[in-house]
Amino acid sequence: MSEQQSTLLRPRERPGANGATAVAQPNIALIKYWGKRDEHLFLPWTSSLSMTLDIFPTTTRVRLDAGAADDEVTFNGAPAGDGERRRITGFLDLVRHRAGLAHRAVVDTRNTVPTGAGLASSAGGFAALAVAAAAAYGLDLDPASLSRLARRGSGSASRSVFGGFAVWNAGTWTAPPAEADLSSYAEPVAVGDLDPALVIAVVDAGPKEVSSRAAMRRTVETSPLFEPWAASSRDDLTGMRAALLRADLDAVGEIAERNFLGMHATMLSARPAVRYLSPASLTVLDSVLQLRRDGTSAYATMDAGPNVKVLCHRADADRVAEAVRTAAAGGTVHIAGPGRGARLLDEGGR
Ligand code: 2P0
Repeated sequence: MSEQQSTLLRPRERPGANGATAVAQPNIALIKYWGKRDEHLFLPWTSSLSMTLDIFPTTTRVRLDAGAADDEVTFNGAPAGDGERRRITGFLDLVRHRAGLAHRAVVDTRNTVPTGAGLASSAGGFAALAVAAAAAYGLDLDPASLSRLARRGSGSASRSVFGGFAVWNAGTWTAPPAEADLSSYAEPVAVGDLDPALVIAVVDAGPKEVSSRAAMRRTVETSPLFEPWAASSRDDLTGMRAALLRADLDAVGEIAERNFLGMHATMLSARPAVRYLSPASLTVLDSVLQLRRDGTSAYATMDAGPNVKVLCHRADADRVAEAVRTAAAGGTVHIAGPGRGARLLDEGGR
């Protein structure tokens, strides 16, 4: 651990037998994170900006077990698969290293978001795990340090540490990796008098064929469009911050739409191509265009999956949901507003 790191990490107390429970929600990026410049440290190519949702919470309890030889991980009451367990153990190793404690842990996660369907289950999941594990191992971290820790589980989790709108800074490029690590975390974004909603059309809740991690790696390595998109995304972020500050939903939506379409263009031009857009996605995207033609401010964004999220004014959310539900025949539609950041729950679950 570097000196600079250790000043941020003050062991608060020795871990108690009861462990800690945290809850966090996913976030949807309006300026996307797509591509790492450092795979080990989870340093992104570009900064990204998102809205944390008020739905789909993940609740995670971490309890230390001094006598156990291995971590025990359950998802919704069932033992985690090998891959998932390894990923969580790797993350806990970071926490153990920082806490100077070797104890294994019992991790129990309850997830209400469909896993692996481009609905950012890993964002809420690792934000909740970071907060619960830090507390269980007795680390007293400030929000930026918690965000940096969550980032090491899943990049997008760095943003779910915060509620409302958050920007994840790519951090410095010039510094050695250890310094870049210290500079890449999320923080809240200033927003004007905006009352937004995201209408989420789940056209396919099944797991995807290519994980976002593999897809973004392939895009960075092979897409001729990746660097131009990354450059334009930096400009999009500047425009997005200004649009949020003046509460200009149409500008926010226009920038978000072009940013996600550009991200998908980079994937479509990867070799081999990664295509998450499905016929059902396109039907929903068409319905968003029709809403706009009819005078409703509605703008789409999509992630590493076929599902579509539609940004609109809260007052229009029911009408937008109705139009999207008709287009996404057979799919499910959810309405989300801005939610809270990751937080510890007390013994009573509050
Ligand atoms: C985002 N996505 O900004 C982007 C847009 C998907 C498309 O963050 O490898 O699960 O764990 O850092 O965070 C999904 O990727 O990837 C994601 P890892 P993560 O929300």
